Amino acid sequence: MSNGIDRKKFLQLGGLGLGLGAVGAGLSGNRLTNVSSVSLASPHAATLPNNLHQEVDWQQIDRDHEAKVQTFIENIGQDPDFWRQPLEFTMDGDTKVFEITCSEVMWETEPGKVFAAFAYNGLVPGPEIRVTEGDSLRFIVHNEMNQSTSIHWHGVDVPNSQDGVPFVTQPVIEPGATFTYEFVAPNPGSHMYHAHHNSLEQVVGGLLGAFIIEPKDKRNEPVVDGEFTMILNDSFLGFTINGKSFPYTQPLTAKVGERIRIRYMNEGLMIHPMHLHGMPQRVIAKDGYYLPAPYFVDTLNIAPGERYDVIVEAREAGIWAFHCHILTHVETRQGLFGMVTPLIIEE
Ligand SMILES: [Cu+2]
Repeated sequence: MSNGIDRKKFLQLGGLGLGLGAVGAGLSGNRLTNVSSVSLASPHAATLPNNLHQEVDWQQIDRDHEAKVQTFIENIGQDPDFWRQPLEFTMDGDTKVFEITCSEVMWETEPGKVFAAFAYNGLVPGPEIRVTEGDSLRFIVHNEMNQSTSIHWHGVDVPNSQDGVPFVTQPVIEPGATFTYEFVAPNPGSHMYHAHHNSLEQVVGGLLGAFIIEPKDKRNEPVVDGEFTMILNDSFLGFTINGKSFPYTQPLTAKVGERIRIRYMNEGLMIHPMHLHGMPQRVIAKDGYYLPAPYFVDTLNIAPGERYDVIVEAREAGIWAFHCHILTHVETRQGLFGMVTPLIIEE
Protein backbone atom coordinates (compact mmCIF):
# COMPACT_ATOMS: atom_id res chain seq x y z
CA MET A 1 0.00 0.00 0.00
CA SER A 2 1.51 3.30 -1.00
CA ASN A 3 1.30 6.35 1.15
CA GLY A 4 1.85 10.03 0.66
CA ILE A 5 3.92 10.51 3.78
CA ASP A 6 7.32 12.06 3.30
CA ARG A 7 9.87 13.53 5.65
CA LYS A 8 8.35 17.02 5.61
CA LYS A 9 4.86 15.80 6.43
CA PHE A 10 6.22 13.55 9.16
CA LEU A 11 7.94 16.48 10.84
CA GLN A 12 4.82 18.65 10.50
CA LEU A 13 2.56 15.99 12.01
CA GLY A 14 4.97 15.24 14.79
CA GLY A 15 5.40 18.89 15.66
CA LEU A 16 9.15 18.43 15.77
CA GLY A 17 10.06 21.14 13.32
CA LEU A 18 13.77 21.60 12.80
CA GLY A 19 16.54 19.85 14.60
CA LEU A 20 16.49 16.31 13.22
CA GLY A 21 18.06 17.14 9.91
CA ALA A 22 21.69 17.07 10.89
CA VAL A 23 21.53 14.06 13.12
CA GLY A 24 21.05 11.33 10.57
CA ALA A 25 23.29 12.78 7.92
CA GLY A 26 26.01 10.18 8.32
CA LEU A 27 23.78 7.16 8.77
CA SER A 28 23.11 5.95 5.27
CA GLY A 29 26.62 4.53 4.96
CA ASN A 30 25.94 2.07 7.76
CA ARG A 31 23.83 -0.27 5.66
CA LEU A 32 24.88 -3.78 4.75
CA THR A 33 27.97 -3.99 6.85
CA ASN A 34 27.85 -6.79 9.41
CA VAL A 35 26.86 -10.24 8.30
CA SER A 36 25.61 -12.28 11.22
CA SER A 37 25.48 -16.04 11.12
CA VAL A 38 22.26 -17.82 12.00
CA SER A 39 21.99 -18.18 15.74
CA LEU A 40 19.08 -19.22 17.89
CA ALA A 41 19.99 -16.65 20.46
CA SER A 42 18.29 -13.36 19.83
CA PRO A 43 20.65 -10.94 18.13
CA HIS A 44 18.94 -8.25 20.15
CA ALA A 45 19.11 -9.89 23.55
CA ALA A 46 18.87 -6.79 25.61
CA THR A 47 21.00 -6.16 28.63
CA LEU A 48 18.49 -5.00 31.17
CA PRO A 49 19.71 -1.97 33.04
CA ASN A 50 20.36 -3.18 36.58
CA ASN A 51 22.38 -0.19 37.74
CA LEU A 52 20.03 2.61 36.92
CA HIS A 53 21.71 5.12 39.17
CA GLN A 54 25.12 4.72 37.58
CA GLU A 55 26.39 7.76 35.77
CA VAL A 56 25.68 7.55 32.04
CA ASP A 57 26.31 9.68 29.00
CA TRP A 58 22.69 10.75 28.79
CA GLN A 59 23.37 13.00 25.83
CA GLN A 60 24.74 10.02 23.89
CA ILE A 61 21.59 8.05 24.74
CA ASP A 62 19.47 10.92 23.45
CA ARG A 63 21.55 11.27 20.27
CA ASP A 64 21.31 7.54 19.53
CA HIS A 65 17.53 7.56 20.02
CA GLU A 66 17.12 10.63 17.82
CA ALA A 67 19.34 9.16 15.09
CA LYS A 68 17.16 6.01 14.89
CA VAL A 69 14.05 8.15 14.42
CA GLN A 70 15.85 10.17 11.77
CA THR A 71 16.78 6.99 9.86
CA PHE A 72 13.15 5.86 10.06
CA ILE A 73 11.98 9.16 8.57
CA GLU A 74 14.55 9.01 5.76
CA ASN A 75 13.44 5.45 4.94
CA ILE A 76 9.71 6.15 4.70
CA GLY A 77 8.50 5.02 1.29
CA GLN A 78 11.84 3.39 0.43
CA ASP A 79 10.60 -0.20 0.82
CA PRO A 80 7.76 -0.87 -1.64
CA ASP A 81 7.62 -4.54 -0.54
CA PHE A 82 7.02 -3.83 3.15
CA TRP A 83 3.24 -4.03 2.68
CA ARG A 84 3.24 -7.14 0.55
CA GLN A 85 1.54 -7.22 -2.82
CA PRO A 86 -0.62 -10.25 -3.65
CA LEU A 87 1.26 -13.02 -5.45
CA GLU A 88 0.39 -13.07 -9.14
CA PHE A 89 -1.00 -16.18 -10.76
CA THR A 90 -1.82 -17.62 -14.17
CA MET A 91 -5.03 -19.41 -15.09
CA ASP A 92 -5.17 -23.04 -16.20
CA GLY A 93 -8.84 -23.42 -17.09
CA ASP A 94 -10.64 -22.45 -13.88
CA THR A 95 -7.58 -23.00 -11.68
CA LYS A 96 -5.40 -20.21 -10.31
CA VAL A 97 -1.78 -21.37 -10.59
CA PHE A 98 0.84 -19.89 -8.24
CA GLU A 99 4.60 -20.47 -8.43
CA ILE A 100 6.54 -20.43 -5.18
CA THR A 101 10.32 -20.75 -5.10
CA CYS A 102 12.15 -21.41 -1.83
CA SER A 103 15.71 -20.09 -1.78
CA GLU A 104 18.57 -19.02 0.47
CA VAL A 105 19.01 -15.27 0.76
CA MET A 106 20.84 -12.68 2.82
CA TRP A 107 18.16 -10.54 4.47
CA GLU A 108 18.71 -7.10 5.94
CA THR A 109 16.32 -6.29 8.79
CA GLU A 110 17.72 -2.93 9.87
CA PRO A 111 20.84 -0.90 9.03
CA GLY A 112 23.87 -3.16 9.41
CA LYS A 113 21.87 -6.26 10.42
CA VAL A 114 22.08 -8.84 7.64
CA PHE A 115 21.16 -12.46 8.27
CA ALA A 116 21.32 -15.76 6.44
CA ALA A 117 17.65 -16.49 5.77
CA PHE A 118 15.25 -18.56 3.69
CA ALA A 119 12.73 -16.85 1.41
CA TYR A 120 9.64 -17.50 -0.68
CA ASN A 121 10.14 -15.75 -4.03
CA GLY A 122 13.01 -13.75 -2.56
CA LEU A 123 11.02 -12.14 0.26
CA VAL A 124 10.89 -12.56 4.05
CA PRO A 125 7.96 -12.98 4.68
CA GLY A 126 6.95 -14.32 1.28
CA PRO A 127 4.43 -12.58 -0.95
CA GLU A 128 0.86 -12.38 0.25
CA ILE A 129 -1.45 -15.03 -1.18
CA ARG A 130 -4.93 -13.57 -1.60
CA VAL A 131 -7.77 -15.58 -3.08
CA THR A 132 -11.54 -15.92 -2.82
CA GLU A 133 -13.42 -18.71 -1.10
CA GLY A 134 -14.27 -21.39 -3.65
CA ASP A 135 -11.32 -20.65 -5.98
CA SER A 136 -9.55 -23.69 -7.41
CA LEU A 137 -5.90 -23.30 -6.45
CA ARG A 138 -2.63 -24.89 -7.54
CA PHE A 139 0.72 -24.09 -5.90
CA ILE A 140 3.84 -25.27 -7.72
CA VAL A 141 6.66 -25.23 -5.18
CA HIS A 142 10.29 -25.24 -6.33
CA ASN A 143 12.94 -25.96 -3.71
CA GLU A 144 16.25 -24.22 -4.47
CA MET A 145 17.51 -24.46 -0.89
CA ASN A 146 20.21 -26.66 0.60
CA GLN A 147 17.66 -28.69 2.61
CA SER A 148 14.28 -30.32 2.06
CA THR A 149 11.06 -28.52 2.83
CA SER A 150 7.24 -28.61 2.62
CA ILE A 151 4.46 -26.04 2.90
CA HIS A 152 1.66 -26.13 5.45
CA TRP A 153 -1.41 -23.94 4.89
CA HIS A 154 -1.91 -22.71 8.43
CA GLY A 155 -5.56 -22.29 9.40
CA VAL A 156 -6.73 -23.35 5.95
CA ASP A 157 -9.03 -26.39 6.03
CA VAL A 158 -7.38 -28.29 3.18
CA PRO A 159 -7.80 -32.03 2.46
CA ASN A 160 -5.44 -34.12 4.56
CA SER A 161 -3.28 -35.03 1.55
CA GLN A 162 -2.48 -31.31 0.97
CA ASP A 163 -1.68 -30.49 4.60
CA GLY A 164 2.08 -30.38 4.10
CA VAL A 165 3.40 -32.60 6.88
CA PRO A 166 6.41 -34.59 5.56
CA PHE A 167 6.51 -38.38 6.08
CA VAL A 168 2.87 -38.17 7.19
CA THR A 169 0.84 -36.68 4.35
CA GLN A 170 3.54 -36.27 1.66
CA PRO A 171 7.22 -36.88 0.88
CA VAL A 172 9.61 -34.01 1.61
CA ILE A 173 10.39 -31.66 -1.24
CA GLU A 174 14.12 -32.33 -1.62
CA PRO A 175 16.66 -29.74 -2.80
CA GLY A 176 16.14 -29.22 -6.53
CA ALA A 177 12.70 -30.86 -6.50
CA THR A 178 9.26 -29.47 -7.32
CA PHE A 179 6.00 -30.37 -5.59
CA THR A 180 2.43 -29.37 -6.43
CA TYR A 181 -0.38 -28.68 -3.98
CA GLU A 182 -3.94 -28.44 -5.18
CA PHE A 183 -7.15 -27.59 -3.32
CA VAL A 184 -10.25 -25.41 -3.37
CA ALA A 185 -10.03 -22.29 -1.16
CA PRO A 186 -12.10 -23.28 1.89
CA ASN A 187 -12.82 -21.29 5.09
CA PRO A 188 -12.33 -17.55 4.51
CA GLY A 189 -10.18 -15.44 6.84
CA SER A 190 -6.66 -14.34 7.73
CA HIS A 191 -4.48 -17.43 7.47
CA MET A 192 -0.80 -18.15 6.87
CA TYR A 193 1.47 -20.43 4.87
CA HIS A 194 4.80 -21.65 6.14
CA ALA A 195 7.36 -24.45 6.00
CA HIS A 196 6.56 -27.59 7.97
CA HIS A 197 9.92 -29.36 7.86
CA ASN A 198 12.85 -28.56 10.14
CA SER A 199 10.42 -25.82 11.06
CA LEU A 200 12.36 -24.18 13.84
CA GLU A 201 14.99 -23.11 11.32
CA GLN A 202 12.80 -22.74 8.25
CA VAL A 203 9.73 -20.90 9.56
CA VAL A 204 11.48 -18.53 11.93
CA GLY A 205 14.28 -18.26 9.34
CA GLY A 206 11.96 -16.81 6.73
CA LEU A 207 9.64 -19.38 5.10
CA LEU A 208 6.39 -17.73 6.17
CA GLY A 209 3.69 -15.57 4.67
CA ALA A 210 0.08 -14.39 4.74
CA PHE A 211 -2.65 -16.47 3.12
CA ILE A 212 -5.86 -14.44 2.98
CA ILE A 213 -9.08 -16.02 1.76
CA GLU A 214 -11.77 -13.43 1.10
CA PRO A 215 -15.36 -14.62 1.57
CA LYS A 216 -17.41 -15.21 -1.57
CA ASP A 217 -20.25 -13.26 -0.01
CA LYS A 218 -18.77 -9.92 1.06
CA ARG A 219 -21.97 -8.42 2.48
CA ASN A 220 -20.84 -8.94 6.07
CA GLU A 221 -17.27 -7.76 5.51
CA PRO A 222 -16.36 -4.56 7.36
CA VAL A 223 -16.05 -1.59 5.01
CA VAL A 224 -12.61 -0.02 5.43
CA ASP A 225 -10.48 2.64 3.76
CA GLY A 226 -7.19 0.79 4.11
CA GLU A 227 -5.79 -2.57 5.10
CA PHE A 228 -2.45 -3.60 6.59
CA THR A 229 -1.07 -7.05 7.38
CA MET A 230 1.55 -7.17 10.15
CA ILE A 231 3.46 -10.46 10.30
CA LEU A 232 5.39 -10.78 13.55
CA ASN A 233 8.57 -12.84 13.78
CA ASP A 234 11.39 -13.20 16.29
CA SER A 235 14.44 -15.28 17.20
CA PHE A 236 16.64 -16.08 14.15
CA LEU A 237 16.10 -12.79 12.34
CA GLY A 238 15.49 -10.66 15.40
CA PHE A 239 12.23 -8.96 16.29
CA THR A 240 10.52 -7.99 13.05
CA ILE A 241 7.29 -6.74 11.52
CA ASN A 242 6.99 -7.92 7.91
CA GLY A 243 10.65 -8.96 8.00
CA LYS A 244 11.95 -5.56 9.09
CA SER A 245 13.13 -4.10 12.37
CA PHE A 246 12.77 -0.39 13.26
CA PRO A 247 14.04 1.92 11.76
CA TYR A 248 13.44 -0.11 8.56
CA THR A 249 9.74 -0.67 9.31
CA GLN A 250 7.19 1.42 7.40
CA PRO A 251 4.33 3.43 8.92
CA LEU A 252 0.66 2.58 8.67
CA THR A 253 -1.20 5.57 7.25
CA ALA A 254 -4.75 6.91 7.37
CA LYS A 255 -6.69 10.13 7.22
CA VAL A 256 -8.84 11.45 10.06
CA GLY A 257 -12.21 9.72 9.99
CA GLU A 258 -11.00 6.71 8.02
CA ARG A 259 -11.22 3.13 9.22
CA ILE A 260 -8.36 0.72 8.70
CA ARG A 261 -8.20 -3.03 9.10
CA ILE A 262 -5.08 -4.62 10.54
CA ARG A 263 -4.43 -8.34 10.20
CA TYR A 264 -1.89 -9.54 12.78
CA MET A 265 -0.12 -12.84 12.28
CA ASN A 266 2.50 -14.30 14.61
CA GLU A 267 5.01 -16.69 12.98
CA GLY A 268 7.61 -16.36 15.75
CA LEU A 269 8.30 -18.30 18.94
CA MET A 270 7.17 -15.68 21.45
CA ILE A 271 4.06 -13.73 22.37
CA HIS A 272 3.87 -10.10 21.26
CA PRO A 273 1.39 -7.72 22.92
CA MET A 274 0.85 -5.08 20.23
CA HIS A 275 0.02 -1.68 21.68
CA LEU A 276 -1.36 1.27 19.73
CA HIS A 277 -1.25 4.75 21.25
CA GLY A 278 -4.13 7.20 21.04
CA MET A 279 -7.11 5.10 19.99
CA PRO A 280 -8.48 1.64 20.57
CA GLN A 281 -8.38 -1.40 18.35
CA ARG A 282 -11.68 -3.23 17.86
CA VAL A 283 -11.00 -6.96 17.63
CA ILE A 284 -13.34 -8.47 15.03
CA ALA A 285 -11.78 -11.85 14.20
CA LYS A 286 -9.56 -14.50 15.76
CA ASP A 287 -7.75 -17.04 13.54
CA GLY A 288 -9.90 -15.96 10.60
CA TYR A 289 -13.23 -16.46 12.37
CA TYR A 290 -15.39 -13.41 13.00
CA LEU A 291 -16.22 -12.90 16.66
CA PRO A 292 -19.87 -12.92 17.74
CA ALA A 293 -19.07 -10.00 20.05
CA PRO A 294 -16.17 -7.80 18.93
CA TYR A 295 -14.32 -6.06 21.76
CA PHE A 296 -12.03 -3.08 22.27
CA VAL A 297 -8.40 -3.21 23.41
CA ASP A 298 -5.40 -0.91 23.41
CA THR A 299 -2.99 -3.84 23.68
CA LEU A 300 -3.60 -7.13 21.90
CA ASN A 301 -1.50 -10.14 22.79
CA ILE A 302 -0.71 -12.34 19.81
CA ALA A 303 0.70 -15.80 20.49
CA PRO A 304 2.66 -17.94 18.00
CA GLY A 305 0.36 -19.28 15.29
CA GLU A 306 -2.46 -16.84 16.10
CA ARG A 307 -4.09 -14.28 13.83
CA TYR A 308 -6.27 -11.37 14.86
CA ASP A 309 -8.14 -8.88 12.71
CA VAL A 310 -8.80 -5.47 14.21
CA ILE A 311 -10.44 -2.25 13.05
CA VAL A 312 -8.96 1.11 14.02
CA GLU A 313 -10.88 4.34 13.54
CA ALA A 314 -8.43 7.15 12.86
CA ARG A 315 -9.67 9.74 15.31
CA GLU A 316 -6.97 12.32 15.63
CA ALA A 317 -4.17 13.52 13.38
CA GLY A 318 -0.66 12.78 14.54
CA ILE A 319 2.12 10.25 14.67
CA TRP A 320 0.91 7.52 16.98
CA ALA A 321 3.43 5.02 18.32
CA PHE A 322 2.58 1.39 17.65
CA HIS A 323 4.74 -1.32 19.18
CA CYS A 324 5.11 -4.61 20.99
CA HIS A 325 4.93 -3.92 24.70
CA ILE A 326 7.59 -6.45 25.72
CA LEU A 327 10.16 -3.70 25.88
CA THR A 328 13.15 -5.95 25.20
CA HIS A 329 11.57 -6.46 21.76
CA VAL A 330 11.59 -2.75 20.96
CA GLU A 331 14.25 -0.70 22.69
CA THR A 332 17.79 -0.63 24.01
CA ARG A 333 19.92 2.17 25.38
CA GLN A 334 20.91 2.73 21.74
CA GLY A 335 17.33 3.52 20.78
CA LEU A 336 14.25 1.91 19.30
CA PHE A 337 14.53 -1.26 17.22
CA GLY A 338 12.43 -4.30 16.39
CA MET A 339 8.63 -4.31 16.58
CA VAL A 340 7.98 -0.58 16.35
CA THR A 341 6.31 1.53 13.70
CA PRO A 342 3.90 4.47 13.87
CA LEU A 343 0.35 4.92 12.66
CA ILE A 344 0.46 8.27 10.87
CA ILE A 345 -2.91 10.01 10.69
CA GLU A 346 -3.24 13.04 8.44
CA GLU A 347 -5.99 15.67 8.44
CU1 LIG B 1 7.23 -8.67 21.25
